[in-house]
Amino acid sequence: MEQLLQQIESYRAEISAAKADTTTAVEEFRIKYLGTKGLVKNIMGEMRNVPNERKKEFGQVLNDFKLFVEEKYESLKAATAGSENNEGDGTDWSLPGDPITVGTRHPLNIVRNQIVSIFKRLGFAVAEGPEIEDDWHNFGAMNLPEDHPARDMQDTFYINQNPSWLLRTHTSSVQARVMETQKPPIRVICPGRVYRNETISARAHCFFHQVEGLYIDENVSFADLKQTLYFFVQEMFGNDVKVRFRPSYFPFTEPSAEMDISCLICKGDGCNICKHTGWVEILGSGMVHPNVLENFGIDSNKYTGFAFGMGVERITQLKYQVNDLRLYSQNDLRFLKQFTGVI
Ligand code: 2NL
Repeated sequence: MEQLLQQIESYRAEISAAKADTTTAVEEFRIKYLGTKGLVKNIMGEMRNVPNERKKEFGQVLNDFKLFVEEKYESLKAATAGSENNEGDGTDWSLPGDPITVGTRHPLNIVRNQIVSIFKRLGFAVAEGPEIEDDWHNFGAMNLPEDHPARDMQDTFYINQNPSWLLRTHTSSVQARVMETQKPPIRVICPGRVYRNETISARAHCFFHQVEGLYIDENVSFADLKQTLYFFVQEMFGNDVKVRFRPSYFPFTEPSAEMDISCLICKGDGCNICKHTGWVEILGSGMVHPNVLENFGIDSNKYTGFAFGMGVERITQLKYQVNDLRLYSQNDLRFLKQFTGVI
């Protein structure tokens, strides 16, 4: 018995001196002394061999010892808390981290998202498609005759290896694919990048971004077109904005109209942006040409539709007064950082 008491004393000394500066070492301590096969459990087992008249005395000693080990464990644990993964390589894990520079959304994406979300609220679905297209989806289906100038090498990028492929010149090709696979009613919005063979300047670029919309159902009228686009500009530019429609021509719509809004800069009084007219053009639109509907087997006596297309660069220019198209693709941080925080 006395031998056991002595042993416990020497364990106390050993445990008192124990050190653990990592969470792994603390866990090792726990397993060694307090685990199910640990020292404390082991010594507790010795109670069996203690004569009855000394059980009370021994019970006391063993309990004190157990409490002592538990306290030591708690203090080791507290000392390493918060230094998770600290394996003692000198790294101070409690130091604050380096600041992370968060990027900003590109202005064209900000505006594209705004446009898309307005039309989504009107029940339009979003459709996307390939940027490399064939002649049919880009031109033929859209009622562009073989000799139309837009098809010219001057205006369209054809793929050298296979000139029956081209870079889409508008996202109408996506709507063509929708009409190919879906039956009316159709209500889609198609955002995407399009390409035209132009010399790059402040006012022209070889690629730009479009959002086109298409709505086909029974009894869709020009009044629906006007009201839809009027709602769009009010949501986009505010309730005070005025609109006007001017007759226009597109091969894929008849009748066709371009829509102007009252100049946001001078409120219609006349300034440089609106070239002193008080109006700025923002989109093209019209009733879908019957030939386009019939190209997809849609009965043009039963169904009518309206369509529109707008340039995201143009809408962004008006919203944020961007005066040079090249700014959108130069990745100059002085430009891009002006849109910090806008989502
Ligand atoms: C513009 C003009 C327009 C369309 C695009 C369209 C699409 C189908 C059928 C008929 Cl599937 N039309 N799209 C219609 C009128 C104008 O875009 O100035 N865009 C930047």
